[in-house]
Amino acid sequence: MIQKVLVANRGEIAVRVMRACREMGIAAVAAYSEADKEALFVKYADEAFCIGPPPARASYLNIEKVIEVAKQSGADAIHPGYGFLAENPKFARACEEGGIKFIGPSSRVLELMGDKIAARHEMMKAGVPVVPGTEECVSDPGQAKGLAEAIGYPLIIKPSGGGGGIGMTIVANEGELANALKSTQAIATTTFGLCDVYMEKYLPHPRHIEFQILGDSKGNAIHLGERECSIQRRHQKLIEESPSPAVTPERRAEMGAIAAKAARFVGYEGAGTMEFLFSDGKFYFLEVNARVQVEHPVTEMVTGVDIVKEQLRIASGLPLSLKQEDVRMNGWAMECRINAEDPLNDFAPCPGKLKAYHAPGGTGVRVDDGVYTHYTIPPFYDPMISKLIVWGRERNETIQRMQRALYEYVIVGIQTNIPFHQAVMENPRFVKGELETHFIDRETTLLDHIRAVIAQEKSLQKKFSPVSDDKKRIAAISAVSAITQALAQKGAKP
Ligand code: MV4
Repeated sequence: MIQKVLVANRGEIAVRVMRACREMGIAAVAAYSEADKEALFVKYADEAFCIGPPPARASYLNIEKVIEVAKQSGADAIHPGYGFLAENPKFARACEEGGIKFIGPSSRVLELMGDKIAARHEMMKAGVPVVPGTEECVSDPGQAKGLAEAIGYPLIIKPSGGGGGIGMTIVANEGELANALKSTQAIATTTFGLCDVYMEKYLPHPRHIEFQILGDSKGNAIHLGERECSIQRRHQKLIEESPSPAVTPERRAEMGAIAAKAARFVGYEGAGTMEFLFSDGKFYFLEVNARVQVEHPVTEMVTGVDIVKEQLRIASGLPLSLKQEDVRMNGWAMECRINAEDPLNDFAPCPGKLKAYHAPGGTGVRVDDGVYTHYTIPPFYDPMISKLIVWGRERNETIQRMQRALYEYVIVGIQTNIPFHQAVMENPRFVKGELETHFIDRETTLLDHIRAVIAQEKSLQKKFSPVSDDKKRIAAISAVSAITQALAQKGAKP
């Protein structure tokens, strides 16, 4: 069994991993940048080492430094979280060669899944349905033209080294093809250092649905059902839920079995996700995310499985703690990513000091965060403050509980996207479960709705006589909120 884990990450996911370690009696080591001295995960860790200056390149992405600290602290394993080095085959290989267990798939599998053309090929061999498209790298316009005719327009050109949407170009017709190819190749080269691109039929309004998989070192693999992540903006997911409103128990069993089989086929070890587009009742494989994901808690809430603990068991050479037939989906879970950003200013990041921070609680509410009152969110990294996850027996109860939890959240000092989430939770199409990846762009009333939510909050604040400092303001917001609720229950208008 692993005795000591170095967590090669920061923020809420570092805390999340350390919590699992603590429950399992495993020591946790933080490796932090100079910008994260005061972060919660550094305080939570059993030991902490500064690994360099704020820019990620100089700290969280510094393979040699991370390995050095692992050795120095006597850690026998490294948990990479998500982002940073999580899917880097060079890092996994450096761990393997240094005799430190990388908590995740082997460097061979990371390499295979990181090459999207190879991954597509491998999934086809495993019997997974993929989007109609090219099987090889597309290099010149003449070749592209022939392949495009077979696929049909519109199509999408994607970098093989990428994933997550970066550099993808939609091509409406043959006239756009040559330029689109050139520009995707250019972005692919500068962003991923690899000019290889491929083409797929473009699905105009798909849902994004992904399956959670777990594979152990004994060759066992299971799935934990799906998550729907269609509410996203610029390839940043904002709201995720499990199950998906579009998936029946029969489809779940069928696609889950395919996902688990594919995991066994490639020798997948650890937690992972198979991403699909769902369109006109059909699933199409997109890519494998070879890591624990931001949105893993919604799966934990409906299955009761602690995914990070399973990762730690798997990495210790133990078998999965459950079999496929032991997996039960119970109820409905939803996650809102709470970001330090201004929804009225094109969601621009606004890091800064949390003058007050009070997270919601109560029945069915889970908050994964890495911040506290008076903490200053540094400007160098992702602006996510926390993840608000709620569980209910069915989707409507979950939405009502999310509304209640968003209402309870007190964040003073910086702008957040909470009003965005409040607007979505009241959106008729969202409430009906009519989701697709272009939801935010297509809901033209959303911005006005956000403005209305903010105006209402401001008028609540004004009801309380002017207050000088923020402490009083928080008390005021809480008090007025309580009064408003009491009046509403009596049927009176506040
Ligand atoms: C697609 C697609 C439509 N058809 N593939 C975006 C994230 C990445 N994992 C895959 N993505 C997409 N792949 C096919 N065959 C639509 C998206 C997509 C998208 C693509 C370009 C620009 C914005 C987008 C927003 C949502 C989904």
